[in-house]
Formats: sequence, C-alpha cells, structure tokens
Amino acid sequence: MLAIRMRTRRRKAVAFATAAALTALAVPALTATPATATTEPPVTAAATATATAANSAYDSTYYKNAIGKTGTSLKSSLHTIISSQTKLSYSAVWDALKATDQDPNNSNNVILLYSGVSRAKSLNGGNTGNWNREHVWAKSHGDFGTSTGPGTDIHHLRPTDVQVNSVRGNKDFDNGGSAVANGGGSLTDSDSFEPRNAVKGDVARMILYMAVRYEGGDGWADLEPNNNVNNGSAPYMGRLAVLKAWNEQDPPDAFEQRRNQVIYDSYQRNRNPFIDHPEWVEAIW
Ligand SMILES: [Ca+2]
Ligand SMILES: [Ca+2]
Ligand SMILES: [Ca+2]
Repeated sequence: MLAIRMRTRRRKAVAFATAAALTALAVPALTATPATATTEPPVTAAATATATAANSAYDSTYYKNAIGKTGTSLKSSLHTIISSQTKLSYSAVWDALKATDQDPNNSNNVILLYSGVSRAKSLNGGNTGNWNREHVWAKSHGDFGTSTGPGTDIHHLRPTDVQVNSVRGNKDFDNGGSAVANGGGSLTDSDSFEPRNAVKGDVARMILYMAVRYEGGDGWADLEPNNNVNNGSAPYMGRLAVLKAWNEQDPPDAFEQRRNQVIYDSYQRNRNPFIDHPEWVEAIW
C-alpha cells in the first residue's frame, strides 16, 4: 500500500499568519527556560471547563455534527470534520513552524517542544545547535515518511533541538527513565520517552489528533494509540493510559490554543479537537 503511493506535489497553500492573527490571542509570558514540576498547574475541573468554554464559538459551527456524541460515533464525526484540510509540503513546514511555535516574548525565536528553550528561527537545520521538524507521532510508526500527508501535518510537527530529537527517535511515550541532556526535564530509557511536564498534555493531544485524523484512507495507515512500547514500524503509539493521564495533568494553555488557531486560520484550516475539548479524550478512549 505504501510502496505504490504516489502523491503529486501540492502547491504551497500557505497564507502566512498575519500580525493580527499572531496577536489575536493573548499569550501570557512563557519562560524560555525549561519548566519544572513545580510549575505544573494542578488538575482541576475548572481548567477543562475553561478550555471548553473558550472555544464554544466553534461548537455551533465547526463541531456541530460532533456535539452530543461519544465513543466511536464521536470519533467518526470528528474524523470527517478534521479531514477537510489544506495540506502542506514538507518544505513549507519550516516556515509554518516559525509562525505556529513563535516565542511569545521574542518574535525572532521559536520555543523548542521538549527542551522549552527559545531558539532563533534562523537556526533551523540539521546540525548541532539547530532546531528541526520533530514528528511527535514518529513517522516510522505507520511508515508515512515526509510526503504530503501525515508526515507534513503540522498539528503534530514541532520544533525540537536536533540532538534531543535524536534521543527521542521513534520511541513510544511512557513515564520513566533518566534525564535527557538539554531536555528540559524530559526523561528517556531504552523503549520510551517522557516529555517535560509542561508539554505532556500537548503530546497526548497531538497523538490522539493523529489517531482520529488518519483512519486508513487515502493510502495512509490507520494510526491508533495502544498500551504498548516498542511499537516499531506498526501504525501504533503508546502508551494510551499514560497519554490519557497526561491530557488530564496538563490542560491546554494559551500557547497551545494559539497554535491551534494559527493552524486553523492560516495553514491547514482544520483544528485539533482535543485542544478545544480535552474531555473528548475520555469520551472516545
Ligand atoms: Ca520505558
Ligand atoms: Ca502544556
Ligand atoms: Ca486512526
């Protein structure tokens, strides 16, 4: 299936985020230094309710066919909704990430996902000290590569330090391990990676977006979470129980919500439903 996949190069359908879009959402100060456990917000029902209420404008429009559903019915509706999207080429992803992951305190920089470091946008590349395009859903899990499709879907593509990206590799996500060098508090062992606390929920919601968006259509693998590590090239990502806990532990913040909005307004025209409605994780899984 994958071997015969041929894709035409899509025109870069990229409208650069306008200054208005970039500043439309208030973004609180975001430290450029790695977050620590002590900065983790407590899990509260209010946090989830706030995230839901903040995006209620989309419930009667974008999400109207999904509202009130649960389980496979909800997943199916969301799949249909979010599959209507503009697709980027892999080369266009560089500039997109410079907008979606811009440091709210320094427009010349991006925030690196795992380390929390603020680094110059101009330092994108493949060398030590550069940032590159991390596939949070590791592209080997389903072997989708970097052709236009899941491998260029910026909902799960994030700037990361080249060396930290290499340490993560294609490991599944789980708790535990030893500290990753320059990883901002991220941990790893031989078969899994645990991101720093401040982005645990972000990682969970990216993985689960991918599971809903890619259901086996268009020649791409059906991506799904499971409770394993060592998934290798199978189209699965673990561990689901841990990802669900991370979604509760780290609710969407302004940076993550702004990112979703910039992707929707200026790039892909689709949304990550779990950033708008984190409670939908439990409703489906
Ligand atoms: Ca492990
Ligand atoms: Ca977060
Ligand atoms: Ca799927």
